[in-house]
Amino acid sequence: MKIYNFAFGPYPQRVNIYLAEKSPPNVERVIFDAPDKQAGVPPASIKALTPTGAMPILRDEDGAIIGQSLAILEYLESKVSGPDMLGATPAAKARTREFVQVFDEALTFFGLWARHGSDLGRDTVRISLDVAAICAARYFDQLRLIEKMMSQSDFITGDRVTIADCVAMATLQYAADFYDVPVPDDCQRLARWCAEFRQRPSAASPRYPEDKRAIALGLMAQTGVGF
Ligand SMILES: N[C@@H](CCC(=O)N[C@@H](CS)C(=O)NCC(=O)O)C(=O)O
Repeated sequence: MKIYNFAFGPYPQRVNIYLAEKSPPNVERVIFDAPDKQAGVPPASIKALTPTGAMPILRDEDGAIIGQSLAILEYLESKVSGPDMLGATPAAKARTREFVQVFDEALTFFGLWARHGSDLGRDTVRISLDVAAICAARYFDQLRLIEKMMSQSDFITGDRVTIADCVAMATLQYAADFYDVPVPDDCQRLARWCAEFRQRPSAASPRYPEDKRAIALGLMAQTGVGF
């Protein structure tokens, strides 16, 4: 089985963190530094594997092609060996998926905020401070919802690492490291979990392109957003 992915980015990083936690045998990783159309990175033949051409993409030996990071995580959970990272019972699986869904929605709002608010998008998309403000508020609402859903346990769903931790860390790490957007002060459980999970080798900060990061940092000030 092969996974094509980027070294950084909120969707790719879900899978990078997962693979570091799970350490499955027989999964080959092909990691691209950053998208570069001019240089043909990722190659057109890889992008053509799925309708979106976005990373990550999984190609299995039997020819199965999976796009979409969450589908890839579920596919890996059902196919590779390693610690159970979904949940042992239907209720535990459902709890993991509840968190994954809320974090996924959070990332959609964050992505819209960043894309349409950051100076980084100035030459490629329509900039709208209204869209940015609305989506920033919705992003923080999602984090506050997660705060309510969490218990005092060590990990997002309970006492073991699940795919919810991978999705959560990929989101919060990207927001903090690339855009300088922290977890709000009133999300104390989430902030504590984030600080602790960041110590794990799986959550080591990826290498970001520094030229882009320099423009992205300070998203809150750029878009006039506070908590
Ligand atoms: N919903 C998709 C999003 C994937 C995505 O947007 N990937 C970005 C990197 S963060 C990408 O490949 N962008 C470059 C491109 O689309 O060409 C998923 O969950 O996998």
